[in-house]
Amino acid sequence: MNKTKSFPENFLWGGAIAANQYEGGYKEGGRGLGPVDFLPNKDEDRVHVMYNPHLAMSQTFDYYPSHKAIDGYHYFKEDIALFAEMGFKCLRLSISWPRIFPQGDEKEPNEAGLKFYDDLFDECLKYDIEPVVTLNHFDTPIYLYEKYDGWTNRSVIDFFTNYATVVFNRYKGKVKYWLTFNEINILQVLPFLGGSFDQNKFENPTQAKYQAAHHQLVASALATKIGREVDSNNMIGCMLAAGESYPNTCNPDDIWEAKMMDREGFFFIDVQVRGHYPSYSKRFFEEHNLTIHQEPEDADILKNTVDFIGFSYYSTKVVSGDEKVLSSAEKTDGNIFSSLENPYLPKSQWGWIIDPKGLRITMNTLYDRYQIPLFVVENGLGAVDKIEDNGDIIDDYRIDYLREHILAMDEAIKDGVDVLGYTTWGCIDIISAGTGQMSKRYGFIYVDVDDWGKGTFKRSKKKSFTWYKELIASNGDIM
Ligand code: P53
Repeated sequence: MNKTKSFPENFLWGGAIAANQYEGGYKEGGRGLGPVDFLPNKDEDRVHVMYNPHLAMSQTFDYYPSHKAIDGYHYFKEDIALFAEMGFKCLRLSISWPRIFPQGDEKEPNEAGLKFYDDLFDECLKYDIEPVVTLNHFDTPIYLYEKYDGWTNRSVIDFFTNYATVVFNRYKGKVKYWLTFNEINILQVLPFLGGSFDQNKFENPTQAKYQAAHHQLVASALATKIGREVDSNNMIGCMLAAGESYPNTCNPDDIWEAKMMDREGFFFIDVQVRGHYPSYSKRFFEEHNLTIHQEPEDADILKNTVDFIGFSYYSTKVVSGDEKVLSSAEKTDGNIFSSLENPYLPKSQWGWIIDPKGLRITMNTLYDRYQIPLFVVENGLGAVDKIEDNGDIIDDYRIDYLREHILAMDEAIKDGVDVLGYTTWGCIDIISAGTGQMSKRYGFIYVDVDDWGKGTFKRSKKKSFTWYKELIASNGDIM
């Protein structure tokens, strides 16, 4: 066979899930609670509550999607067997911090929580599936929100490094690939999910967010250091919610605004890859009246830089610096990262711009800027799936989306970009982070649960299941 694609032999094909959207079992095994456990579903105004977390704490809702999620806590063996059947080389998942430290600030971990992940990782290893583990995916214990205002408080660094030390030691030899904070830049948009604090409580919310960001950057660097000390084989990465910002026109104001928009995310990765704050941050802090408190040792700590850059990619954004355009133009409603419409591109049922070539562009930008390996740890299409009378689910739209993005990734590799692997988001249908819906499905595997938690939880294979299986078997050559 004439090989036309560029994926290296050891390329890590797989899928991705996160504890807070997959596991459920929210109080089982002594687990504490996380921010997501207080969020209702879309119909009960989830987005508004995410931006106003005091509502989450003071109100009771009819239904909390995370409490049972898709019951991965009990179904994981069955699910991993299905991932193995597709030939997954890796599975990205997260450890729920409140399972290991229910409050977050305890000294001693919760053994039942540790045991759960032992079983989970053993199940992966049984099939030669490499776990890729996120330490913090929207899961900072709610007790730390209440008692410390989450990541705005420096003490949380110590609690996190204690947690990281425990799990690095416990899973030594089982887990090699780690990510510190999921979409670390989401702190700027959704601080309740990303940082377990309420920005409305602060006189200067931007100040609170950048102070929290500093704490997470220090914590990420410390975790990287500890992870390496525990096992020099560990590969430790950062994780960016990526997606290039396109200028709306060639108006230099638009070009500049797009650059500024991208820097909001690059700011984090600049620190995590280069080991120090970028030169442009000084002016940004001055102009926004921000004073970030740093300890003298922080500069040295930040020098513990990451081995690779994990990132999520769903779409690109369109940005304008022109006031006239901004006041009149249509904005896409879907993604939490706002964007103007892109007349050249289609959108998903949830209004997210679909831009496969944008993945190639984004990967080239990241690699030009940082020159360390990339890992595409989230990409996929949230869509409504229809079950045919005979039980089939013909998700050609998902196959098309993934094929186009994988082809774009192949082009990026041919452009010279070094890529470790690719994990599709929600490889089994899980709760949507943004909307709390089950009906926004990403999976190769259908789970019979609806937006109100009703259903049998039965798993079934969609058409894309076989497609992805064949794609992996041919190492990306047949799609
Ligand atoms: P959903 C939007 C909102 C919240 C988290 O998103 C997000 C995004 C998109 O950038 O980031 C990631 O479920 C996140 C996952 C999430 C996925 O996007 O709203 O890391 O937890 O599920 C998809 O469709």
